Amino acid sequence: MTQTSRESTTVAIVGGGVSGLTAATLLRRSGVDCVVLERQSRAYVEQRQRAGVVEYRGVRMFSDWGLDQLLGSFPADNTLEIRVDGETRLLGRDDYSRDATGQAVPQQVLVRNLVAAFLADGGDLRFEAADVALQDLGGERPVLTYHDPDGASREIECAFVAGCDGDHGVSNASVPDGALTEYAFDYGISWLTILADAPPPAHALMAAGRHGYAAQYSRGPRASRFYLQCDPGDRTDDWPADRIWAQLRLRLDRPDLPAGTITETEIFPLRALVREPMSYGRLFLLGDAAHVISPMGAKGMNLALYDAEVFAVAVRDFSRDGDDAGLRGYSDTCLARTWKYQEWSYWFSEMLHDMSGEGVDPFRARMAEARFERVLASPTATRYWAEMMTGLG
Ligand code: FAS
Repeated sequence: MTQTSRESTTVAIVGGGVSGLTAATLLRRSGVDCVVLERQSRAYVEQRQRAGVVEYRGVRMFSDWGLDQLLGSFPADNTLEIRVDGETRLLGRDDYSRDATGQAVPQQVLVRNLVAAFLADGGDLRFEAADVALQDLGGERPVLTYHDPDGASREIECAFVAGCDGDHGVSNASVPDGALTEYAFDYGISWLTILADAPPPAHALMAAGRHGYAAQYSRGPRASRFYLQCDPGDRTDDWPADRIWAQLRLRLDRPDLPAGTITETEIFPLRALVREPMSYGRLFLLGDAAHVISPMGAKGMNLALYDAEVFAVAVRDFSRDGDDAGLRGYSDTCLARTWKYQEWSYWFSEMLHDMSGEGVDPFRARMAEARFERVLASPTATRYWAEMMTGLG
């Protein structure tokens, strides 16, 4: 019977998405050994399209670590155009936003750059790692087992495990029942998301109004991601291409919007979830493994980046100086920002969806319009909006 070889490292990272790769890159820059186990192939991970905006706080983080080049030269712009029944209103033009611009970086491009930089730096990133399992998370030296692409059994013991494998990954599922509390919320709204070869808008574009919510974002120089509010029971078959383009032109008030090739459609319910605490023993949950947030406000990827930095700094300080304050405070630190972003995302979603579509309670619709006017007119409300969009709030 073949003896399974056991390796040892400081941090074993489960998941080679944006949180896992960022944590690994920052740990490596801090001289901390780590191994990343990713279930999918490199090709798959590098083409998976998701988010598209790195907020100013994230841009500054990469710059502070001397990693600006990973963000490429994508446009930096905080302007958000919101069309309400065709009337254009602009946000992000205030002084605070203007001095703290985020960058429109497609997530798959950031992941591609992180993979290349980590490997070029001698990082240990293992794709097609199957059947990852976690043991002894409550002990001093947790052990991960998995099968490598040749089917051989492998074991890694470590000081810390970073669970960066998403909402449905093995990490949060490995925590004993009762040790985590899940806070979940269903917005009762569904979105159809469309990726298409359509020229991006001048600025991030959202539309509210009687025809329903819609949005268009850049996903590179020749591609856009669109969102269309749809009925919760809808299936993608209910949305043939001509209906999609007709609704986008109507809701975005863009009768000239050219119909490009649609490369991806998916319908998903707007939902939110937070797991507390974000750690168990020597396991630390990062990104979607700990929290899911609606794409409204573009905070999913940005929360993952934030968790990655807090975790990497905590492990660095412990490895270098024996200082465990960061590790003990990891969960509280990340949960504070997570709940702030959840509240923001809810506040923003409620405002624009209550101004959209037929069936909204008229009283709620009037309140939403009043909130929108306040965000545009009140310097204090504009500042709150800007603080949250930039990530400096
Ligand atoms: P990820 O899901 O990115 O990465 C987890 C990694 O773990 C994956 O590579 C997976 O293959 C791997 N993995 C899973 N199980 C494993 C196992 N058992 N063993 C080893 N590896 C395993 N956010 C926004 O802000 N704006 C958007 O427009 C937006 N659009 C989105 C569109 C879609 C379709 C989706 C699904 C999400 C979108 N998000 C958006 C949210 C998204 O950006 C997430 O917040 C972000 O990917 C979270 O990053 P990670 O936590 O690293 O998880």
